Amino acid sequence: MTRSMLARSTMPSAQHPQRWDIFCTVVDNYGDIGVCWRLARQLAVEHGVAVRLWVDDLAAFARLCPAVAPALTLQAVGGVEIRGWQQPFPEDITPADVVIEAFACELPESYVAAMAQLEARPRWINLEYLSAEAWVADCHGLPSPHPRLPLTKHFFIPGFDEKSAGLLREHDLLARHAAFDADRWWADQGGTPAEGALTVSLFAYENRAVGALLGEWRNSAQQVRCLVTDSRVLPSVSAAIARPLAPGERYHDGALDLQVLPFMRQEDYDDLLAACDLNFVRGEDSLVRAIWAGKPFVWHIYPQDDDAHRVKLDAFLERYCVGLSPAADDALRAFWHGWNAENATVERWQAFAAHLPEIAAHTRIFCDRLAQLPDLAKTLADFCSAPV
Ligand code: TRH
Repeated sequence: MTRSMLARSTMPSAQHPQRWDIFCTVVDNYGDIGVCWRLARQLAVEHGVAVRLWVDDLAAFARLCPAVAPALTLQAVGGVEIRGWQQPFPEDITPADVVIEAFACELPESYVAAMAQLEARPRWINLEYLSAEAWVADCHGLPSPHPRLPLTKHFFIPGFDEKSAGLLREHDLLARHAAFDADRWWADQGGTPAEGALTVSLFAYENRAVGALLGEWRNSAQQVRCLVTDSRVLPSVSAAIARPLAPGERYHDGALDLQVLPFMRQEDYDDLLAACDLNFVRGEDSLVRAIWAGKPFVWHIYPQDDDAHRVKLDAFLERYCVGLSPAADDALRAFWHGWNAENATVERWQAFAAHLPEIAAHTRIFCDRLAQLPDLAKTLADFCSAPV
C-alpha cells in the first residue's frame, strides 16, 4: 500500500508541512493511544496532511477503534496510515516533515539518524501530558537541542490557556453535542431513564469508595441510572455488590439501576458523555471529552508514585472552580478530593449532588470559554508551518 491509496477527505492545505509521523507507545491504559488517534485523525481530516501513526500495541488500539486489525502492520483507517511499530524498526523509512513523539516515547535510533541526514530537517515535537499547572506557560514550546546531532526537539504541552498547546477538539464537536439526540440514545441502551432520574457514567481506576457511592445511590430519594464502562472500575463495582458483573448485565437495588456497557468505540464514548447528567472520568483524554460534553464530571486522576497527581488535580480545580458559589465550590472540591484519596471516600456526596444544577451551568460556561482557544491540532499545525 502507498500513501496515494489512503483516503483523503480534504485537499492538503498549501502552508502546512505535508507529511507527519506520530509515534505512540501504549504504556498502560488507553490514554496514550486515545490522544494520538484523535490527533492523527484530526490532522488528516481537518488539516489535509498525510499522517503515519506508529503504534506498538495494535490490540489496545483496536479496542477503541475496532476498524484496526491487530495483525496488520500496515493499514489505512479514517484517512490515517497506521503502522505496527515493531523491533527492529525498518531501515528504509524516510522520516516525515513533522515527527511527533508522544509522551516522551523513544524514537528508533535509526529513524533519528535518518532525520539528521535530511537536507530539510524535520520538525521534531515531544507531545507532553496535559497539565493545568502554571509551569506549563514557561515550558511549552521550549527547544531541546540533540546532544550530538543537528536536530532540535520542541516541547508541546496541552493545557487550559493560550500559553499552552490547548486541548484536542474537532471543529464540529460542540455542534455535534448540541445536535445529540439523547432520547434516541437512551432508547438504544434499553430504555429511557425514569422521570427525574440522575443519569451517570462511571469510568475510573480501581476505587475503594465505589461501594459507598453505590450505597448513596441505592438509598437516594432520586432514581440513579448508572452506566458502568468495561474498565478497571468494574471489579470494584462487582466487589461492592458481591456479584460478578459482565458487560451487558444490569442490576437493580433500591433507587439504583446499574448497567454495564461493553468497551465502546471512541466516538461512542463521546455519546455516552453527552447522554449523562454526571460523568465520572479518569486519566487525560476522557477528562477533556467530559469538558466538551459540558456536563458536570468527577475526575479520577492517574495516580503517580510521588503524589505529583495531587498538585495536578488542584491546579485543575483552581481553574475549573472559578465563578462557582462558595457552597458549590466546597462540595465539589470535597467530593473530588475524597474520590482521589488513597483511602477513597464519598465525602459530601449529598451536598455535591444538591449543587449539580449550578455545576452544570458552570461547566457549560467553562466549556464554551475553553472552546474560544485554538485547539491542539491547530496550534501544532501552525507551530510546524512557522519558519524555523
Ligand atoms: O485510559 P486512561 O486511564 O489513560 C491514562 C491517561 O492518559 C494518563 O494520563 C496516562 O498517563 C495513562 O493512561 C498511561 O484514561 P484516558 O486518558 O481517559 O483514556 C481513555 C481513552 O479510552 C479515551 O480516549 C476514551 C477511550 N474510551 C473508549 O474509546 N471506549 C470506552 O468504552 C471507554 C471507557 C474509553
